[in-house]
Amino acid sequence: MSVGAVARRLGVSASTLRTWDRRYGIGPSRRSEGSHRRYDPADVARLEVMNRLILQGAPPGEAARAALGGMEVRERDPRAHGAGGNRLALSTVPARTRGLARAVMALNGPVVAETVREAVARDGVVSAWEELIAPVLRSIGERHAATGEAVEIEHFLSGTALAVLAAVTPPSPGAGGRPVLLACAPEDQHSLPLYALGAALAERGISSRMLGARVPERALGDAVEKIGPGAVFLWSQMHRTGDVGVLERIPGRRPALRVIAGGPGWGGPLPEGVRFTESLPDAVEAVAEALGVPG
Ligand code: B12
Repeated sequence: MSVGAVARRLGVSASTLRTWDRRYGIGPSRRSEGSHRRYDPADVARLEVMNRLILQGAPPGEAARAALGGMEVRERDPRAHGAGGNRLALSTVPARTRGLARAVMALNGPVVAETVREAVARDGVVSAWEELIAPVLRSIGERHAATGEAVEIEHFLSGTALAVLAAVTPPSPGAGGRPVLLACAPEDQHSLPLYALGAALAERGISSRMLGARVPERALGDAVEKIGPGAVFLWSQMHRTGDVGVLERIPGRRPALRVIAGGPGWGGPLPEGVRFTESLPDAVEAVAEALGVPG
């Protein structure tokens, strides 16, 4: 591949690639006539490793050494001195969060997807959501609120994270018999926390049915009647979509069907019997309990 093609693939500039070659000796193993850089698949793979380590927070020199030597970067987290001397520094949360934020800002799809996928595989959905995805979402939200910018970043991260979370939520009959129905309140588009919940439940072997964003009240009722779920989880992100009447009017409530609510949009007292959940692990527990799945 040419330097331009590799640059496009990695989402860095061609001059960055040339600098890495000069400074850290990580470049093409061959040159074509006329001395143009030509990268073979092994060269590209090494550069991808280096790029990912940088986006996860490693200094370029260390990332290059790790990519070239196949060795791991030394632990730099001061809390972990002593024991874990050979773990990746990048596993420390702040560095990884910064790295994800940087990759998101650059709209670097492969790195964002890989970072999220890796975090989910290694640490589980709850930790990936609470320590990595949600903090970056919140900072994007703040930036947007302050400047009116970053809408493309918000859409991009939501879309990529949603796809990764959906991919680890295989449709399965599930352990507890009846599934849980996951839905956003009418007109609410903030479905991402539902995908996090679906994925976290799948880790526990609990099956869900995803209705996603902006579910009209009538459609929610129809879905409840069609599949007879053991529980319904309804998310509202915004006050204007937090009409508690929707919770009240779900057909077949109590004792057969448990209704669980989550999200900052629900204001005021919830109807009797509706359980409000504060966090992702809290919601997982509430659903497990409602479906009678042992902890
Ligand atoms: C991603 C995002 C979007 C995406 C959603 C994509 C998707 N598929 O989900 C898109 C681009 C569609 C979107 C659209 C809009 N958005 Co928006 N969005 C966000 C963003 C960045 C993250 C949302 C999210 O996932 N939050 C979940 C976690 C990350 O955040 P949290 O609320 O802090 O979580 C708390 C609790 O809820 C709980 N928690 C966290 N995770 C979980 C999980 C479970 C299961 C449970 C139970 C609890 C829980 O713990 C946290 C601490 O209290 C937020 C910023 C923010 N701070 O949330 C804005 C934000 C929610 N959006 C906002 C707005 C205004 C909009 C739009 C109106 C913008 C517009 N002008 O079009 C539209 C609304 C469209 C609609 N009708 O719904 C405002 C809402 C303001 C308000 N209070 O009403 C926010 C807060 C941004 C801001 N600062 O202005 N948005």
